[in-house]
Amino acid sequence: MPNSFVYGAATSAYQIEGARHADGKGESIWDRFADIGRMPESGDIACDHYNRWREDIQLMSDLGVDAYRFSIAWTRVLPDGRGEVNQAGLDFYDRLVDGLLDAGITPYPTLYHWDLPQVLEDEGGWTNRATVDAFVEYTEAVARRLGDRVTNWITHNEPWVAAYLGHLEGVFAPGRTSWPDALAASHHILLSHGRAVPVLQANGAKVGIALDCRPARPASDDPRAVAASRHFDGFRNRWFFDPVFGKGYPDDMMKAYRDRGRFDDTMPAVEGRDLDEIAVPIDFLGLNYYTSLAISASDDPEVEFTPVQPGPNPPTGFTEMGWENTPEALTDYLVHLNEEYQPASVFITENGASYGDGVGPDGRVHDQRRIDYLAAHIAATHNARDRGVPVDGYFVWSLMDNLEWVKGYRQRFGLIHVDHATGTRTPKDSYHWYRELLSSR
Ligand code: IFM
Repeated sequence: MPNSFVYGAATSAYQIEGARHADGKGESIWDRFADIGRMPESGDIACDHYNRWREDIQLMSDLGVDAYRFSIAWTRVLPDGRGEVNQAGLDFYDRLVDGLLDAGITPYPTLYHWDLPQVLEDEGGWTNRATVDAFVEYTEAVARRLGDRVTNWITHNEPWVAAYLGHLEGVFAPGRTSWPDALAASHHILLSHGRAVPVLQANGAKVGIALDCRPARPASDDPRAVAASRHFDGFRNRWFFDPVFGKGYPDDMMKAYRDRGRFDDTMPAVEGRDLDEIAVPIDFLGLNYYTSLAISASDDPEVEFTPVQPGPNPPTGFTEMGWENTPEALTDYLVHLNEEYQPASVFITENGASYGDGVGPDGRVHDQRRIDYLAAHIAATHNARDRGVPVDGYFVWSLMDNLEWVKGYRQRFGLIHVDHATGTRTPKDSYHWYRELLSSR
């Protein structure tokens, strides 16, 4: 195992921080989503990391991670989305970064992990091109304060989720349900990435974007399944990877969306040099990988594909999110990405498994299934490296159990168990296993 390979753990602001109103924080679309009853539980307290961050850094230090990926809440920095900077909100990240550096842990902050200021949503959110300018303003404010110490940045986390779950399916904040909104949001998110990269690189930092993926395979040899799988790949993966790596939006998807009337008068939102800006060279690609999917055709002419899903009680080999364990598909996908896009460097910015094992009578959390999952995916990552893919790091999702968005606190991804009633942290067996792995290097 090469020493230069970075091992870390990841979290995000809304999922762990709590402290909803502390130090002048503004309202985000997730605060609002919880308030209007769209979530089983809110992130108002979450893991109370805002107050317990010293303890959490100590746990990371004991774990021996090289790096920590967290996200910054836009609403702490600019409570009104733009305009006056809230220095008290930035103070929190300032302390966190210093604490990490003191502990020898490299910070990998993400600027946007889905928590748009509600005031910007009220003006159209990501469907409004002006939000791109607001994001650049936010990036500049953060870079001014932390850019002297942070050397690795991630602009966005999982634009597909923000654009499609938030604007097409409406199951995530802000809860919109429109194709034109989803397509406009995806474009503006990517454009904001493209414009933020040079701002961060100006300080000499390395910058990437964390794209999620669902590698797809046809469920059968049926040509309809093969076509459906290709379409799913375009919808879920290529729509983001292609423009980031300078290929523009995929022609087959543009045609399919046009043919189906998914652009209204305002779409496509692409203007002038947008595609060049989105394709700005990045220093690394972040890849979030959890599972892959078998895809079959649909009998409904309005639906282009049907993911083959397990039943309500997934069998062994699936996590409690209902996601199949397919580590070999991670290797294959990394090899595919390398051939297709030649990224300078790749980090697995998220990978992990939800299993609900709790604290037993012996005071420990025996989460062997998570250990098996992580071991298989770390091996799959190194297999890709052996096949020439420049993978330079791996972050476990997640450092600790946290708010799994609309699934609430019941889905547990952490290396550290969190009792959400008391905030008590208990390192799981997987934490001890990961520590052994890191110390054996
Ligand atoms: O918890 C999420 C995270 O916020 C983004 N990536 C997937 C994780 C598990 O669903």
